[in-house]
Order: sequence, then structure tokens, then C-alpha cells
Amino acid sequence: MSDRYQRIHIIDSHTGGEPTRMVYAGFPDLGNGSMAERLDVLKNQHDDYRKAVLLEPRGNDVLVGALLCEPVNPDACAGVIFFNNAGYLNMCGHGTIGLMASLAYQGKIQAGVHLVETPVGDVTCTLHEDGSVSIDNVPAYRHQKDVAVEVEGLGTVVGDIAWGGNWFFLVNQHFVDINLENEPQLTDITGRIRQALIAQNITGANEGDIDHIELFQNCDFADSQSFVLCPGMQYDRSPCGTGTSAKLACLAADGKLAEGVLWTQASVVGSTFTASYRRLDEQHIIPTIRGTAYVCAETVAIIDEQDPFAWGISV
Ligand code: PYC
Repeated sequence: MSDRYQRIHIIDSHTGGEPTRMVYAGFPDLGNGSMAERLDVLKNQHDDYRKAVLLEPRGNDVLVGALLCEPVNPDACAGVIFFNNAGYLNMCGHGTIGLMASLAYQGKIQAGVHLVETPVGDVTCTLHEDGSVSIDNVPAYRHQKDVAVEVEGLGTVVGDIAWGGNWFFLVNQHFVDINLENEPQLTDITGRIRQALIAQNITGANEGDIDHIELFQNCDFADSQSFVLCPGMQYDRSPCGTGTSAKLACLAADGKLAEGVLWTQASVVGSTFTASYRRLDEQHIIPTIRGTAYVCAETVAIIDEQDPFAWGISV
């Protein structure tokens, strides 16, 4: 008799408040291709697994999933595919820090330098003795400066388009203070900007979807504080690793931050990443993002074939 229950093994962590749900067993075999190829297999053939572990009733809209994969390169410690309530992410900084913390919790890695394969390239991670993690991210760059977009209810909004492992629209204009009390307005403002970018066909290179919007303001406990809207209309509780990378790319392009100088980026909840960069060539930088994740749950998700909501609630 076949078991009516499928089991998915999970470690949950949070990085500066932003959760990462690492799945380390129970997903279907995605083959031996690159992480980009395996992401396509997951997306096109097994998307129900993403929904089962992230959406209600088992998950919630804030969770970011990190599927732990056997790497292609034997020198790498892991491959990873990131996903959220709306679909798939190319790369995820807070999620990579969470992945490292979860692998350390499992005793699979020790303090030191580790290579991780992602769908957009390899990242080098250092697990420090104090448990914090530095990521040397994929190359980041500013694609366009001072792009004007007409936004309903806001008028002309000007921002930069930059790549930090995902596409970002970075806005320095002040609308309302970046603090948690203003979260509904901040989500509304950034959501409108996102809709306007789509409607006005403003994209990253190769028509890349600009699916993350960042607002920045000055801050008394960090170099800058940001509000980051993620693709599924949730805000990032962390300062956003790929978003901080995009920010560094803009600072570097404007000559406002020199190579190797530390930048502290705060999130809307007050958590921080420290960051710096080295120049790769005239246009590209390699950002290094450092933060700490804490493991907060170890669990087995059960998919009961008789449960009408076993694969999540979605439209
Ligand atoms: O840390 O890169 C990041 C990230 C992307 C979306 C949520 N967090």
C-alpha cells in the first residue's frame, strides 16, 4: 500500500528578520544540470512543490524558499534555487546567508570559505567564527541612471535601474518616512512604481523584469535605510542582499563610495548588513555583503494526498 503522505524536510532561519525556508529533502529530482536549468525544471514541471511549502496553509507570503541542491562543481558546498510566493528569484542575499547558517546548524559546513552555485552564477561565502556570513555576490552594475517614470498619484518618480543578482529600481525621493508604522503607505507607493514600470515598459537589460523596488533615506544608525518591495508584494525585512549590491553599484558609478570602504545598509525593521565592493571592470563591481542569520525551526512538512489544500492556496 502506498504511503498517502509525502514528507518535505525543512530548516527555517531568518536574516535580519527576513525568513528563509531551506528545503533539503523531499522535492522531486531535477536532474544534474546547472542551477538555471534545474530552476526551469522546477518551475515548469513541479511548481506545485513551491506552492506547497511556501503558501498558506503551511507557509505565508513573506517566506523565501531555498532549495538545497547537489552542486555541479565538486568544489562547491551547495547549489541553491530560490523561490517566493510569486515565483522564482535569480539570487537572494539574505537567503544565501540563511542557507549558510542552516548548513552550519546541520553540521554540513564549518567556518571558512564555501562556494555556492546559484541560477545566475557562483557566489563565494565566508562563514565567520562568530556565525556571521559574508557573500561575494555575482557582478553588480548600474544599467541606467535617473530614469523618469510617471506614477499614478505620485507624479514623476526618478530612479536608477541596477542589477545586484535581481533587477532593482532605486529611488532616493522622499515620500513618507521609512519606518514600520508607514509600511502600508510604503508598500502602496512601491507597488505603484512597480506597476508604472511595467505599464511604461521600463526594464533591465535584455528586457529583464524590474521586480524589486527600493526607497532610500538618510539614517542616524547606518549609512542609509531602505524599504524594499519584493515581487510578491511583500517587503523585505532584511536590508536585501541583492538590493544592497545594486545600491553599491550605483554608489560606485557615482563615485560616492570607494572600493573597500564599508557601507552599512539598514532595513525598514532596523536590521543591518555591512557591505563593500571591489571593482571588476569599468562597469561592474563585486559586492561583499555581510549579515547574520539565526535558525528558528526544524520541521517536516506533510503533504497528505487527501488534503484539498495540500498544495497550497493560490489563485
Ligand atoms: O536579500 O537579496 C535578498 C532578497 C531578495 C528578496 C528578498 N531578499
